[in-house]
Amino acid sequence: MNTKAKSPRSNKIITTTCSFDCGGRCLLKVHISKGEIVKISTDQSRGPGLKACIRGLSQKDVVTSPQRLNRPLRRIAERGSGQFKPISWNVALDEVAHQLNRVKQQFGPGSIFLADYSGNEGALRSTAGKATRRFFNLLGGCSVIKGNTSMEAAIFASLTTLGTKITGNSRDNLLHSKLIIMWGWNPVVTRFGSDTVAYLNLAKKKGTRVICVDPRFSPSAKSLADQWIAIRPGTDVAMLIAMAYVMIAESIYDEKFIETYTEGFETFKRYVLGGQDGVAKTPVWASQITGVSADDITSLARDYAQSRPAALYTGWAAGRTSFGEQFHRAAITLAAMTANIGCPGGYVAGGTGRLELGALADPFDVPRRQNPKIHMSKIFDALLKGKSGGYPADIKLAYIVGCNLLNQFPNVNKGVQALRCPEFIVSHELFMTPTARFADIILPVTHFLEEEDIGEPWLGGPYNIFMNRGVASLPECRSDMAIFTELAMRLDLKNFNLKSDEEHLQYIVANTQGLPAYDQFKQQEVHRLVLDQPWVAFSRQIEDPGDYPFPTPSGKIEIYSRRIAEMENELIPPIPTFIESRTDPDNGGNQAYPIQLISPHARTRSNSMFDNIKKLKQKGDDRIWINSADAQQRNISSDDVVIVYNDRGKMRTTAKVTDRIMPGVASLDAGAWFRPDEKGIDEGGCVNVLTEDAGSPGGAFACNSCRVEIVLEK
Ligand SMILES: Nc1nc2c(c(=O)[nH]1)N[C@H]1C(S)=C(S)[C@@H](COP(=O)(O)OP(=O)(O)OC[C@H]3O[C@@H](n4cnc5c(=O)[nH]c(N)nc54)[C@H](O)[C@@H]3O)O[C@H]1N2
Ligand SMILES: Nc1nc2c(c(=O)[nH]1)N[C@H]1C(S)=C(S)[C@@H](COP(=O)(O)OP(=O)(O)OC[C@H]3O[C@@H](n4cnc5c(=O)[nH]c(N)nc54)[C@H](O)[C@@H]3O)O[C@H]1N2
Ligand SMILES: [Mo]
Repeated sequence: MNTKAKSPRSNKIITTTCSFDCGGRCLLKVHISKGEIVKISTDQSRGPGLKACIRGLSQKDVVTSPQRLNRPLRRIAERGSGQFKPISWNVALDEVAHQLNRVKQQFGPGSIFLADYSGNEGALRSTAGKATRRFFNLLGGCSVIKGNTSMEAAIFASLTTLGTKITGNSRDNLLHSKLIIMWGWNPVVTRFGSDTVAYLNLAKKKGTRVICVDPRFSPSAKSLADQWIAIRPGTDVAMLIAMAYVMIAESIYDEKFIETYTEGFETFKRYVLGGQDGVAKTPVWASQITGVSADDITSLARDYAQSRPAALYTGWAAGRTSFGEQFHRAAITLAAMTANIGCPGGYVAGGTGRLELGALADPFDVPRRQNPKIHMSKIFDALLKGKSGGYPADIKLAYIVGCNLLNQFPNVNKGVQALRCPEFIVSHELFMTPTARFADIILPVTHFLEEEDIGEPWLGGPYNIFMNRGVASLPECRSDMAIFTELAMRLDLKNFNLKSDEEHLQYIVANTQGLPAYDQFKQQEVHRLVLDQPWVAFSRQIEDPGDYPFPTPSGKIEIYSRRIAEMENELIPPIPTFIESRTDPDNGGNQAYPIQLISPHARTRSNSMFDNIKKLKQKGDDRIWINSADAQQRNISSDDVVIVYNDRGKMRTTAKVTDRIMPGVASLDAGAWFRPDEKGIDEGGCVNVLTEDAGSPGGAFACNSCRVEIVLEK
């Protein structure tokens, strides 16, 4: 532990990093005096570093919040009421163990549904996977969530087009780019690597041009971009394909690269030029779909093709749409046409962006099981309908670990009905979230500042941070690991956990390449992996294609994907294709609800976390952005109370009238907590009361394909 005294009021500083679900993994320096946190500071180095944001720096308010759950609780009134009474750990654990056993014996393991999600992402204590999955798989299995809410579309595109999920470059590559296109990417707010914005600022200083394609003039567009191109949500594929049209028509794409490294370009070219359906995918064609002028499309195509190396950086939000996988596939195709894959300063575009560097060893084995899977968009429907609705199981017990299921998954009002169905619900939580209110038993967990763990970078890096313990845990809170260990003893799962936490951490360190000895690592603020040169994904495949084929069936970048062709699903064509967003039949079609609603991630929350922390809530902005033309038609002014609604739900919130969002589109940050009034109208601003519980054909979480109407509150 680092014990250098710095602040006059503190006698010790320990270093750690946040472990919640955020694209940053920043350095936190926790100043401690007499066992209490005095303040939290961060990396003060100049230039790119691991500087924490307001959320990390506010963790004192989270760990010491009077709202922390500090006793096991049993529900004493109807589900959702929020009325509980404290019980002892022994009683709580006996009951949970009994219910797990009962449901397993009576209905089979598949009738237990595990909602383990992204509350904690520490190497040892991650709530999704590892200890949690080991426990349930030893128990005999359970139904699990299928899909990645963040980037399922990017995963699909990466696997089918490039053959791997690992597609990221180190951020210092940005210093080599002549042009950076930020496509639906807002790293100034939505953290995407701790050091990303610092590198973008440096690149700008060097004269790199930055263009931002986003329905909103986002904070990133505002602080970094030379040009903002406003685009209708869910239409990005049309623009990317029209850019391909310009490159083909003007012969400004790299034919040699296409010939050497890709498969199926001719089929794509035929589609683009109109040979397949008689429609040439010109900028004029795309302009009507996207709302972007044909001139802007043409000039961006020329610019991207001719300013090499150029980085087309895609976020994941445009993939969270009803045909999201096409977006990422089309972006990779353009990166190939411009030969920007595998070279410094370029970028593979539509991939996941994940790096393999800095990944930590797994602390223990998870025995394999063929667990039934329920798609993340369909959880509520599956709870309601079970096997009669075509789902793999009738769910009798829901076990929720690190997940604000009701709030963060689509169609909350259906969720309210769904969470009344299981016979028993358990939740491990820090706070009384909208989801926890539906549990029968709540088990209070420790905060990451109360535990030791190891942080790995989500994106960017590569580096690792040992998470030292800052403060003693609340007396009656336990880690998820400790809870499962206790339950395992009651359920006779003798091998579940044979090591102490420290032994697990030592095992991880000893089995991860590149980490120093355990004690040294613990002392260090950050362990950086030093790279001789920027890390560029696929550089080997580009330098030496003979010896290093892409891990696809053809060994090439599959613009025409054989794996997709084998799926024989007409809604997932084997070449990147623009498919018009489905009209949403459950929702009166598109005419009834003319406004497209997107839900970006919030500056002061991590998903839904910290909505209940006053200091952060006050610094956030949970108004709904509405374009001034749309607002005028509806007689709405800034700060008016408005009702936002569709056939799935209704919300009362406040308007922000602005030309920073394009006409026909509204934006409300995701993650505010659901708080229904007596009529069921949400007053908390939880956007998922409006989103549709339907994924894309490739399995994406399609929260950004959502239609609503907005009216002034009468
Ligand atoms: N501060 C903060 N940082 C976070 C998180 C957080 O909650 N808070 N969450 C983390 C997590 S879990 C994830 S998965 C990532 C999410 O990362 P992303 O999915 O990339 O982030 P979003 O904020 O949803 O959206 C990014 C931008 O895309 C735009 N956008 C939305 N729809 C479209 C579209 O159809 N087309 C185009 N072109 N643009 C569109 C939005 O206006 C926004 O400016 O962020 C991580 N980082
Ligand atoms: N409309 C819309 N919906 C979205 C999105 C969007 O962009 N728009 N984004 C989606 C994305 S990308 C994501 S990743 C999901 C996130 O969905 P969730 O993972 O459900 O969201 P979180 O708010 O991160 O919830 C994590 C919960 O874990 C708890 N927690 C924290 N630490 C611990 C711990 O150590 N143990 C336990 N047991 N619990 C802990 C927190 O208090 C919190 O309630 O939301 C998705 N939902
Ligand atoms: Mo996410």
